[in-house]
Parts: sequence; C-alpha cells; structure tokens
Amino acid sequence: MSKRKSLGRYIPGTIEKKWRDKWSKEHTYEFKEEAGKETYYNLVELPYPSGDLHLGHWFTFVNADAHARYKKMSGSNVFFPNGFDAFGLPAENAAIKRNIHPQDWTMKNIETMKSQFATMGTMIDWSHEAITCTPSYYKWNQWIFIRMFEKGLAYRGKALSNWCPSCQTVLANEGIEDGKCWRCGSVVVQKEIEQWFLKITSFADSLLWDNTDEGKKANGVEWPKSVREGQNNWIGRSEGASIQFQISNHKSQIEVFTTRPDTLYGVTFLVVAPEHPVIGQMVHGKWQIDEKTKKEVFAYVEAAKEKTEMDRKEQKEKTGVFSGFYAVHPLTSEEIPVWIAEYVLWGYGTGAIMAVPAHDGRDYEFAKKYNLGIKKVIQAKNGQPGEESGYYVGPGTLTHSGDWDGIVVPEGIGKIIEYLSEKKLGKSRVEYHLHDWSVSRQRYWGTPVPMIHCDTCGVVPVPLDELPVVLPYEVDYAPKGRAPLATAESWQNVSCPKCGGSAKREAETLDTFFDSSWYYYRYMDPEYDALPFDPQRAERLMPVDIYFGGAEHTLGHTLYARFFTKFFKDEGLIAFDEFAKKRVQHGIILGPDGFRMSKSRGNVVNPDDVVSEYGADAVRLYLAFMMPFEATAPWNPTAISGIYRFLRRIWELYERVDDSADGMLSKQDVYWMHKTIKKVGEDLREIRFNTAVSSLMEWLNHLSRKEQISLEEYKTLLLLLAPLAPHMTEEIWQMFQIQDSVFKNQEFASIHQEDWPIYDEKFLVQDEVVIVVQVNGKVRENITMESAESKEKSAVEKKAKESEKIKGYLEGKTVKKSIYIEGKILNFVVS
Ligand code: ANZ
Ligand code: ZN
Repeated sequence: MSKRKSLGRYIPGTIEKKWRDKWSKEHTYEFKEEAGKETYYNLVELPYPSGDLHLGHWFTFVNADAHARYKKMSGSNVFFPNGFDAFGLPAENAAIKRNIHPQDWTMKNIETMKSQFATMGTMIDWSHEAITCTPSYYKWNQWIFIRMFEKGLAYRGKALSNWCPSCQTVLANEGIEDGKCWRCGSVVVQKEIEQWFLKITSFADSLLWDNTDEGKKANGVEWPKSVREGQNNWIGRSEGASIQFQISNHKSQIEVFTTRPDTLYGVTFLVVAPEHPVIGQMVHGKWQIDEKTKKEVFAYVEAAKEKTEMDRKEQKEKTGVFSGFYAVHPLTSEEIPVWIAEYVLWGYGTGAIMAVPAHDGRDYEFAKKYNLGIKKVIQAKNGQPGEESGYYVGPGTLTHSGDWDGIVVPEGIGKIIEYLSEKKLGKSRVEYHLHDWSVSRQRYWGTPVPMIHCDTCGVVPVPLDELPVVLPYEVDYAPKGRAPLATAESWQNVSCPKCGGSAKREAETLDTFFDSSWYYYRYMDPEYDALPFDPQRAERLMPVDIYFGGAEHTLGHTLYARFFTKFFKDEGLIAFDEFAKKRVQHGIILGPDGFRMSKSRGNVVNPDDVVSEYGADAVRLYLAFMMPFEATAPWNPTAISGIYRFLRRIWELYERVDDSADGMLSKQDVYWMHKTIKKVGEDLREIRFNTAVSSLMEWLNHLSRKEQISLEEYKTLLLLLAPLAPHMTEEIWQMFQIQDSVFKNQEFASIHQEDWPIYDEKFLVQDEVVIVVQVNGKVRENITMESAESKEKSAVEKKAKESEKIKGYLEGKTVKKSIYIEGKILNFVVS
C-alpha cells in the first residue's frame, strides 16, 4: 500500500498566485489558431472601467471561464478575450468632480481592474485586448461612421429629443429608465436638437426575429425567448393602411395610420399629435377659428412639450383639446371633429389617427370623457367575450358599414385595403415603432464624429487616410450646454477637404453604444490596420459561439450589435447574419440583506476581501454554486465557508489515494465516477454551473466513505473540478508529477491542458431495486431506486420522504430513528 504523504494544510493564499504567474509565464492560455481544430469564441460583455471590479463582474466572468475551460478540455480551441468599454460619461463626470483628466482617470482604472481581474484566475487571453478610447480602436469607429454616411445610413437631422439636463446631452430612448437618465437618474425632458442619427430603421425587417419554430431552426441561433420577443416588440412592426381625410373648408389633408381600416365607418373624430404641422397652420395661419379655442390649443401644445414619449404613453388619464376644425369622412362625407391629444405620438405613423371609440380602448376612454360619438361597426359572434365592456376589439362581422357589411374581420382587412386603394382614399402601409438611433452626444469623452462642416460644401467626411481624428487632450470639458470640443478652436478649425475653404470639425462625439456594437470583431486582431477587422479571420473565428451578458442590454446593446452585423454583411465583410450563436443572460447577486448591493445601503460585498479570506477558488466555486446562472439571489456569507470546507476535503483526500486500489473499483465506484463525468460535463456545457458543483459534492460524499481511493478516481475528480477551481487542482496535479512515478514529465504540463475525462454509457445502466418503506413497522409505500443509490441509506431516506404518502404519515411526528436493510426495507420509527 502506498498511501501518500499529506499535502499539509490547504492555504489558498500560498498557492494561487504562484500558479497564475506560472500560467502566464508558460503562455498556457494564449490563443493560437490551429488548423483543423474547431475554434470556440467565448465572449463576455466588455466591462466599463469604473475602477472597481465588483461581485457582478466576478459572477459573470468566473462562470463564463468555467464554461470556456470545459470547452478547452473537451477539444475546442477556445478564444476568450476581454477589453474595456472605456469612453463615456462617468469618466467625464468623475473627472470633473475630482479634477483629473477623463483619460488619466480611465487608464488608471483599467490598470486597477486588470490587477483585480488577475486574481480570478481566468483563462482570458489579454493579448487580444481592445480598449475603446484608444485611437487605434476609435479610428475604426470613425471609418464605420463614414461608410454609413456614404450609404445614407448616418445622417444629420433635427429631432425632438430626450435631453438630460444634468449630463447636458441627448439620450436614446433605450437610455431612459422610468423617465430618468440611466446614468445619473435626472428627469429627462424634451428638446429640439440637431444631431447625428443612424438609420437602424432601414434594418428593421432583418432585425426582426422569426420566432416560429421553422424560423428558429433556420436562424440556427439560440437566444433567450425574452430577448427575441423583447426586441421584436421594440421594433414593433405593424401592418395597416394610411387613409386621407380632407379638412372641411380648407385645402389641407390629414393622413392617418391605422391597423384597422375595416373600422372606417366607425370613425367619429380624428386626433392629431400636439406636434402635428396642421396645428401650426391653424394657430399661425388665417384659419377661421375663434381666439378662445386658439388660446386653449396653444396652451395645450406648449404643455405637451414638457413630457417625454414614455410619459405620454403611460399617462393614466387621457387629455385633449378640440382644434376648432372638422374633417370630412371619406365614405360618408359626414363632418367629424378634429382633436389634439397627447396620446397620439408625433414619432409614430403619421402622427394622426382616426378614432374608433367603439373598438379601441384609448379612443373609447377619450370619447367618454369629451362626449364624442361612438359608432359600433363590428358585430361579435354571439357570446364572444369582451363585447359588454363598452368597446369591442375581438373578431366579428362588419355592420353599419355600407357595402362592407358582412365582411368577416380581421380576415377581411386585406380586401378593404384593396378597396381603399382603388378609390384612391388610402393605401397599405407598414410602420415600425423603432426610431432611428440618435448617436451623437454633446460631450467630450467619446469618439469625435469624423465630419467637417463647410459653409460652401455642407457636411463633408474626413478623408479616410486622415483617420483617426484624434480627440484633443486639452479641452474645457465641463458641460455648458454645447459640445465641449467646440471650445478647442485650433483643433476645430480646418480647411474643407472638398473646396479647401475654411471649415470646422464636428464637435460632437459618438454615443458609447457605437463603440460596443462591434468590439468583438476587433478582439480578433486589435492591431489590424487595413479594415476594422480581418474578414478572413472573421470567417474562421466568428460568429461568437456564446455571449454572456446582462438582461439590461436586450433593447440597447445587443440590438445595435446585430444592426452593425447586418451592416458589415451588406458591406461584404462577413457572410453570416447574426454575430452570436447563443446568448446567455446572467442573474444578479443581491447584498446579504436581500437588497440590491449599493454603497448607500452599505451592503456591498467586496470580492477582494472574500478572496483574501477564502481564496479565489472558493469564491469561484461559490459563485458557480449559489444559484442558477440566470437567477437572482443574495450573497450568503456562511455558504462560502461551506464551499471552502468542500475544497479542503478534496485536498485532504489526497492522503487516501492508493495506486493499488486502481484495479479494485467496485461496480458502485465505477457507476459514481462515470455518472459524475457525464453530469458535470453536460452541466458545464449547458450553463448549469450550480448543479455541476452539487454533483461533485455528491460524488465526494461517496468517495469520503471509502478507505482507499484509486488514482483514477482522484485524478478524474481533479479534472472535473479544474474548470471551477483552477488553482487548487493545478497544485495537486503538480504534486502528483513530483511525487509520482506515474508522471515522468520533465516539462510543465498543466492540468488545464489535459483532456476532459470520458464516460462510458455502459457503466451508467443500473439495476433497479424496490424498497419497502415502513412507518413503525407497517408497510406504507414501495419506492424504486437505482441499485447504486440504494447502497446509501441517506439517499433512500431522502427518496422515501419525497413520497406524498410517507409525507402524510410523518407529518407532525418526530422521526426517532430509521432502520435500513440494504436494498430491501426502510423503517421509520416515529412518535
Ligand atoms: C383606428 C383603429 C381602430 C385603431 C381600432 C385600432 C383599433 P400599432 O399596433 O401600435 O401599430 N395609432 C396610429 N398612430 C398612432 C400614433 N402616432 N399615436 C398613437 N396611436 C396611434 O397601433 C396602431 C393603431 O394605433 C392604429 O390603428 C391607430 O389606431 C393607433 F379598432 O386606427 B387604430
Ligand atoms: Zn467646402
């Protein structure tokens, strides 16, 4: 018997750094393309350099790392890069507050965070790092922007915009949460601003997910349903028609957009948005409207400007004002009043609607409040639910609708649109709720928009060979309501690339979501200098195989990234449609008190502190084990010490490893080993880190009951644990190399370069046994179990207690003891 020497005490602090240094010295995780080997692109959303790596980062990165390590051991050539999303307002705001330059602040934070990252012990290959605030990165932002401009996909426009008065910048709709700025929490107001837009709307159709089963198969990608549906709703494709209404006694017309042209005979009034130009004609023109009405209209319109689109959509009580004029119904020639109301949005459709209060909830509420007519035109089939509620939105047959009576709707809508088109009263029309992306910011710390304004030539792009337009360092970047770069005169004054006359650079910078829309292309080769990325390399390494990130990016970042991918495809740079085959969204770790961690609550758990107490491996394993990856749960300070003990037990098990036990595994031993190989492998592959850990725990319980453990069992245990606890497993693995004749390797051979163990199905087939369960000696239940499981009394008891019948007999009683006759009878003695 060759029992081994003890490894001494498990002290993570003495081993973890040693191995990280060794791995980096040996280039253990350096990614190299290998012909004939499948590459696996493992991506995590690039972090913002706030200067502090928090537990949320740890949670996502260490679990993504366990997945990557498993893939590597299973034979994939894993590419796991990282970088920093380094532009943006927090740097600027923090810099203003502390009087340091945003660039210095950012670069210092990156340094700190990289040293914190190092303690995780991930296999991230930092040689592919991309930092978005470096000229070698944003040069390509500018290149992409100019290409988009040349294709008409980037344009300068004026729009009523969300304006954050404290950040003094425009925000995209996606940047507003509950009417407040997502960065600083100030209430967002509406302001007419000239700015740059990206025409994401021209990709609206290709961005729609086909959520039918066939569609999902055709896409070949695996994204969560919540993301696919969320994005589709956000894009909001609507098929309908536009219909013209003549204004009584005037030349002007009002065009409405409707998805229910079949209800045209039910229209009793029109409503236009407060921004509708027809109101301007009326208020400032020579229309015959009394002064009182004019004043009311004017006041209403002014008040509406204060509100965001979101406020208006969510407004509880509908408000409105009569405009003083009428429109002519195109089929009945009746005069119907035109109203102005906030619930009609200027940014959607034509900014005007035909109101059908009998069949639309909002119109119904409005008609009731202002005493307007209600005309029912859809007859529900008898007993159709919903008809009692005042307005009816369900299917039925048209009635009171002239020639259309009897048409079944909604099926017949197509026919009605044909009718309207023939009569030249309207035409079919598709609308999207998605807006173009407002992409310029009136702030300093971002990519300069590579455009030049010339009085003679208009807007002229910077010639491509003059890129990058470098962001000047010396600038007064305190917000003053205009773009800070406009104060850097010597930088701003240039000669026009077209006419040579004096011109000015664009002073606005790009939204940082532009930077993060394509960084994962840049990772492939951050030094590449012919294009934003090497198309040939993209063909080999992309699309991304798995993309880990947060649910908050459903409507912003991931949609933009898909948009850029569609654009790159149109540019001929890539051949695929979606940048990531699979998207996985991580959950949230709450403070120990069950609330969101925040400095003001004082419930923030600092990962550095926990690492210095228990070691990185214990933290990693706890973060895998604490909850399903997508879930939300509080940090549990006692559970982590349990995890630490689990690792220590494995460490101590080393002493029981006995080479001579190798040929002597029982059927049960073999079953446990193969079952665990299978389960842990599948779990790490399918992002079920928590159950991977619990099956390792179960196996350890089995092993702990044995006197001797075979080398094969112990080695297998280490290999299965290696993706989760990379430091400790390496330490023990190397002890084998030193102490053991089995390993004759002179060179360093890391456990992380080993193959994943293989299981054999044939060992997983188990005989089943039926066990009789008694309570106080009376037979109450039969349970069936795998015979290997039935060797463990605790497993049998657990299973028995899961039976509803047994639960009934044990309820309110105390189990004094239980007697088990292996494979036959379990008796609970209760009182
Ligand atoms: C008449 C009608 C009758 C409507 C009926 C609905 C039901 P989605 O599905 O979102 O596209 N609408 C059109 N433009 C609008 C705007 N700018 N602001 C607010 N509401 C607007 O909704 C389309 C429907 O929303 C349109 O169809 C219109 O009301 C309204 F029984 O027209 B409907
Ligand atoms: Zn010019």
